[in-house]
Amino acid sequence: MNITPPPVPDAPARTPDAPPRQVRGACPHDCPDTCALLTTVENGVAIKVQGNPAHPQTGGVLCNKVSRYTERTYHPERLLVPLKRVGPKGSGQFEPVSWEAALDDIATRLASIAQRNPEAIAPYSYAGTMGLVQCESMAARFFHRLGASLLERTICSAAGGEGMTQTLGGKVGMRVEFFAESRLILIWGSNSVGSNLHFWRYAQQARRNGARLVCIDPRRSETADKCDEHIALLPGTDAALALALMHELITHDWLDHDYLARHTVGWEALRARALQWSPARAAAVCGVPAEQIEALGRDYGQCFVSRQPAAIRLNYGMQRVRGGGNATRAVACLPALIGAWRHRAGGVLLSTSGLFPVDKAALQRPDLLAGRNPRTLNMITVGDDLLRESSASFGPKIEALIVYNSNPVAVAPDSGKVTRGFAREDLFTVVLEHFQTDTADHADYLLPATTQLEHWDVHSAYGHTDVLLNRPAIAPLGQARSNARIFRELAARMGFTEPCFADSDETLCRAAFGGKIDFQTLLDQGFATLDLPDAPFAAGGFPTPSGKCEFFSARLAAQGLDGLPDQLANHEPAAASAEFPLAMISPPARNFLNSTFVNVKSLRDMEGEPVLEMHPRDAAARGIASGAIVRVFNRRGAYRVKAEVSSRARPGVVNGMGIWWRKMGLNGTNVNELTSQHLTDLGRGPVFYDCLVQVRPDPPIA
Ligand SMILES: Nc1nc2c(c(=O)[nH]1)N[C@H]1C(S)=C(S)[C@@H](COP(=O)(O)OP(=O)(O)OC[C@H]3O[C@@H](n4cnc5c(=O)[nH]c(N)nc54)[C@H](O)[C@@H]3O)O[C@H]1N2
Ligand SMILES: Nc1nc2c(c(=O)[nH]1)N[C@H]1C(S)=C(S)[C@@H](COP(=O)(O)OP(=O)(O)OC[C@H]3O[C@@H](n4cnc5c(=O)[nH]c(N)nc54)[C@H](O)[C@@H]3O)O[C@H]1N2
Ligand SMILES: [Mo]
Repeated sequence: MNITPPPVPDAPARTPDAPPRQVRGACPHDCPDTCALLTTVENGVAIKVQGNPAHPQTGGVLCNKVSRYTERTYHPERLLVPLKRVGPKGSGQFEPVSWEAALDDIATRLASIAQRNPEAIAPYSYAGTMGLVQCESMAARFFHRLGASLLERTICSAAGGEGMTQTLGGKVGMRVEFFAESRLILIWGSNSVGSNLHFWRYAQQARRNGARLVCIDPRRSETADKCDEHIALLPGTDAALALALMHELITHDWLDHDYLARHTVGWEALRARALQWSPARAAAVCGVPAEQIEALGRDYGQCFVSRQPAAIRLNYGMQRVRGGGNATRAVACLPALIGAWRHRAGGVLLSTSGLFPVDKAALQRPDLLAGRNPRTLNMITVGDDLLRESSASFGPKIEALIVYNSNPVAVAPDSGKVTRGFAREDLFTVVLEHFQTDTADHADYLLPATTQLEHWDVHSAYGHTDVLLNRPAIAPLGQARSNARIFRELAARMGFTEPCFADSDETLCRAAFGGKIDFQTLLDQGFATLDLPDAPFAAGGFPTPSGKCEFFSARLAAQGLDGLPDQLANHEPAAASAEFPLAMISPPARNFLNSTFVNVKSLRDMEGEPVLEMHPRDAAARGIASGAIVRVFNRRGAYRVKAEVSSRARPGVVNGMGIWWRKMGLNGTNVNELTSQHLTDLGRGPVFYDCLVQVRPDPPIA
């Protein structure tokens, strides 16, 4: 077979024997920190990846994972040539093919499906890279022009995002650097030490200046270990806790009445709702002592009394339950009660992504839909959707799936169904990847994609307020091509002649902010800071329809929903079932990023093997010793895993640490074998942490 390496227009030429140089880039991963990288390149080879010390948010520090980036980039199992399936579907057996042959055949197959009904073709992607170009630019143009099904990209943050939007008006909030000046920091649903290291540095700074840190998390995480206090509430009970805190603020009159009157909507109604949530009532729901809730209310209220800044670092861990949207709303209301927004070091931060002036329309060109209105599929229900036949309500059966920047077979819920769907012999599946993941095993064509060291991109962030540019440091390895290039070439073969299908990756980078960010600054220093006020809502001015913090959301009420935040029971409430009495959460493992890095040996060695943390009481009741192999199961499936008996788990809750590749698990499954495809109250998000299970020794004790 003759595989000629194609020209590489978007990458620098190989320069043998050039002196070592440093190339400025951006970490592409789905993490709030979006670090600025410096890659040292010698003879065309990246030998080291460091944090850029010139970028204040990165401060020259990288996490364990990305400081090992060369190990991932030059991994012996990197996909370097296009592959075509030769074995049965899902067997992971492939043979190399040329790019020409692969792209020609894919275009022919897609064109033939599109001729019947383009909606039978579905994209599936998420945030393997967060880059605005390699994530959704040329790919979106391609699918819009084709008229393929649209995808609701909901698998991570949809409920929290909607909760923020309905309360504060968008994914907006405090600037992360000012947490260093806060006096009280509530770290709520976030294992910051593992997942938001650069925020944690600011929190440490605050602590050195006398701040108190409180962690609100069912799991005694690495972050909880290091905080002054840990409130180990039951999963899905955060709204009850927030409402009880309001109850305490109201009954002690620790309220900024002036701020409430000027800058909020629906105070009287929220007040009445919160007064129904005494600490005793919330304590029963949350499974924590009422005194702990009262004490937290007092700490928060005292910040008002002493005019000190109180800050809340929310993260997405608390919104992966049925009531995740309402819980986010309840917490987002809190700062307004005490006027915390008056301080630059007060308020709440879930995500900063809404602050960036991204020109999505320029990148994604929804105008290419040309008046068509294809159906939208929710990425969470891919398991059910792949198994559906054509129907009036669903539309056409899915005949082709193009996956990029995601590993759904490992990360989507209810993976027994996801796997069955991907195993359909009649489904035509194309996967763009770096590695042969669980999803890649199911491809008909597996196309090698470039990594961040090999392509151009530009990044907004969700945990700080800087734009970053990523320049390619090295030429693509093997025959890898950037996502944008692959879709550009598919577009050409499909006969899409609009000029936008000729845009290079660098042109796309320049278009991403529609001229609102100076590209020269990005070229010169690698990052540019948004021009924002220090205390965005000190004098109100929320980007809501009313311009105020909306305790009561008229928009929600107009949809027939509760206009006020409330505590909603989980789909699978703890202790509601004698058969499956344990609540399971499955938070990220510190040394993986979702399912990325699971195949990097040095990182996998740090994680050891898939574990289920169990409280000693729950383990003893089942005759389970630490280190024993257990079977975790419910009606959806079963997962074999090593038990770790530990006070990291609270009674009644087990922690199935995520997200392993299925094929690296003990019986070829992972924790998502057990999670459900239910959706959240707002935003149609996932409920990974709203899941009841039973655990038994495996093999069972006689
Ligand atoms: N090292 C590492 N970093 C990551 C990731 C990773 O996989 N590994 N994932 C990235 C991604 S995709 C995202 S979205 C971001 C944010 O990712 P998040 O998932 O928010 O990440 P964490 O902060 O690790 O975890 C959330 C915490 O929420 C807790 N939790 C679970 N259920 C509840 C609940 O009902 N209430 C409360 N209060 N807490 C709960 C969990 O025990 C966990 O400690 O982080 C990113 N950063
Ligand atoms: N049980 C449980 N499940 C969860 C979660 C949980 O906490 N518990 N968390 C959920 C959350 S918050 C999220 S965000 C999702 C994450 O789900 P995904 O977004 O699917 O994340 P990853 O598992 O990291 O997979 C990303 C894949 O993209 C590939 N990739 C990276 N860069 C590129 C590129 O430039 N081109 C191409 N073609 N591929 C690339 C990587 O190799 C990797 O295999 O998982 C969700 N699933
Ligand atoms: Mo996520």
